[in-house]
Amino acid sequence: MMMKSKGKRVFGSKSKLDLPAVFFLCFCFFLAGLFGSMIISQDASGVRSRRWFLESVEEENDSMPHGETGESRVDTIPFQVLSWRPRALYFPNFATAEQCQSIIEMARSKLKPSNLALRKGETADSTKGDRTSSGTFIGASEDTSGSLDFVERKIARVTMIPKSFGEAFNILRYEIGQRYVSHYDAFNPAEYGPQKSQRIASFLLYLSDVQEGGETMFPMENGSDVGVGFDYRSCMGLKVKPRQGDGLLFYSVFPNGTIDRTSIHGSCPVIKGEKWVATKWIRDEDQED
Ligand SMILES: O=C(O)CCC(=O)C(=O)O
Repeated sequence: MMMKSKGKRVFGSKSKLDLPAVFFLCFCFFLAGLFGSMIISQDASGVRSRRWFLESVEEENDSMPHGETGESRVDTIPFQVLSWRPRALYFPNFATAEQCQSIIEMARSKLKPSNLALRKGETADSTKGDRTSSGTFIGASEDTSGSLDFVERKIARVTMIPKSFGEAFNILRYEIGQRYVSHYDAFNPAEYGPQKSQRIASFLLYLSDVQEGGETMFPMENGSDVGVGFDYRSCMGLKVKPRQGDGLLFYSVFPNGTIDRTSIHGSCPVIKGEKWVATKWIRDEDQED
């Protein structure tokens, strides 16, 4: 009875249930529904944002007490294994477009025709046309913008080879038709004579896109039998298309120090556009000693 009369009093009384009050109540219900659905939808997307938040926190929490030369943060540097033969990794967005552009501008006025380390019996004439790019060597300390220093440090972190084991950057420009025929970066003492140290890995930072051609090629990737008639001038095998800011790392020697024959590589001729690349050769001995 009480309930009924109460109900009547609320909904039945003319003074309490006039039209504005009904509208007001409807409006309140509408608002409550609206907020309710917003909270539910926020919760659905919140699953993702909360997970993202947790992951980033976890990453921070994942860090360990580090040694004197270590780092406090857990880092994420994306990479793709391009091949195990040779061991080759691709690093998208290794450097920014601005950093690449500033390296290009620094090198542009210093370019000279690229040269080659000659094997026993070779001459400048016999190797003419093998490497037709122009280039210059620039050490990270010469770059006041700090771009080369940033790249050099990052290379040291992904290879875990101290930066002092690297040669100065060789900044190269390939114009239309220019190329670098297939070759090894490691020096075979039988062909080049005794060496003070060996090039064990190479890191290429692509400073520009190339409209067509200009791929870095590995003609013997996975040990492909290129046969006796192998033309070291032809563009074949695994081809890596340059993309501004991306990096390519490959090892020229096996862990035991012997040369990996599948690391033979070169640059296909540029067909359209221009190719800029910064090469860092990494040795097995400290270059500052
Ligand atoms: O330009 C390229 O893609 C390859 C460069 C290269 O082979 C080298 O610098 O040793």
